[in-house]
Amino acid sequence: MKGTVYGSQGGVYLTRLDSGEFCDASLRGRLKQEVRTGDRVVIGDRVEVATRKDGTATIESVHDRRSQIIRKGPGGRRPKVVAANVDRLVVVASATRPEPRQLLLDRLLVIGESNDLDPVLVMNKIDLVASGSPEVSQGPEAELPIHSRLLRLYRGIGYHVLETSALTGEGMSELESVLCSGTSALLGPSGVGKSTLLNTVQPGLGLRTGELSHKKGRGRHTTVSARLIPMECGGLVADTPGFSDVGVWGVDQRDLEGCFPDFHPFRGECQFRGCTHLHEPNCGVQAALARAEIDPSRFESYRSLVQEGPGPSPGAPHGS
Ligand SMILES: Nc1nc2c(ncn2[C@@H]2O[C@H](COP(=O)(O)OP(=O)(O)OP(=O)(O)O)[C@@H](O)[C@H]2O)c(=O)[nH]1
Ligand SMILES: [Mg+2]
Ligand SMILES: [Zn+2]
Repeated sequence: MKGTVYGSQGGVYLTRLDSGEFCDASLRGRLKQEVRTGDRVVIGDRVEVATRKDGTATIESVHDRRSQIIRKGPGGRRPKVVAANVDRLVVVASATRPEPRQLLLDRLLVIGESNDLDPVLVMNKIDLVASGSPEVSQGPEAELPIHSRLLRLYRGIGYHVLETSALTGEGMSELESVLCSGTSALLGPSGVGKSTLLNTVQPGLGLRTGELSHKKGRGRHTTVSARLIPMECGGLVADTPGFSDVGVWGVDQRDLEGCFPDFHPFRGECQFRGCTHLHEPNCGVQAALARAEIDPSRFESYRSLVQEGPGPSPGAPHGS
């Protein structure tokens, strides 16, 4: 029987069979081996399930993925697939508590772009910041609060950006209409309100949510494993555990520039083929930067990702 993996915990995979029934499945031995070498079965995976008379079920094989969200695993030496067969990456940040960090958001956007997932950005907790600041304050960028600067920046690049509040309901119907088609995955730092947003879009879900730590105002990693949630309106949504840092896996410099849509208009203006835009003369991206047509903060994110590199090349020893 065919099914889709909706969640996993301690080697048990909650699987929804295409008949509509749910079952807890374990992995067949050969697949367990693959898990150890890094290629895991993840939520969203399409699987072949064998059920036995005694009610137990095993995942016999995994179908090829149509898409996947992939990031660097802990330590940066291996890839970590967060979810498979996803249509849309929803990057969630909060306007404050915790403050948005651009480098992290840019990384998540690159993960979306590099996996062809057309990222959507949600700026949550908009109730906690003064309303209307992006329009009212027309002053220099430096005077804007960070969330306002980022809203303006990402909208200027052309990203679909939502401002939401689970508390007041602002932006919730727009978020709902995004989540109600296809499969979306919510990714973002711990404590920004990913689970709370889903509970608000669909009351009765009862996902665990957590207060921020008092000392640092950071999230407490309340959601511990990713799971797929069917929306009553039709879509499937992955709630995922928050993190404090995220690395981009497997995207080398040549692919990276393509993950910055704000660089696209200028790439044809570089003198050298294969220009990295870091130090070559007559570089279109550098020229655009000098004319302030590319935001310096975005270029910094690009530079840091180029310098960090895509991770160990395939076949390189994993080390310890
Ligand atoms: N003021 C305000 N607080 C919110 C909003 N959304 C969520 N919160 C609060 O933020 C805290 C963290 O919310 P969670 O939903 O647990 O955050 P999360 O992103 O799922 O965190 P992890 O599961 O750790 O990744 C909770 O105390 C929520 O009540 C919002 O729109 N406004
Ligand atoms: Mg959560
Ligand atoms: Zn260049």
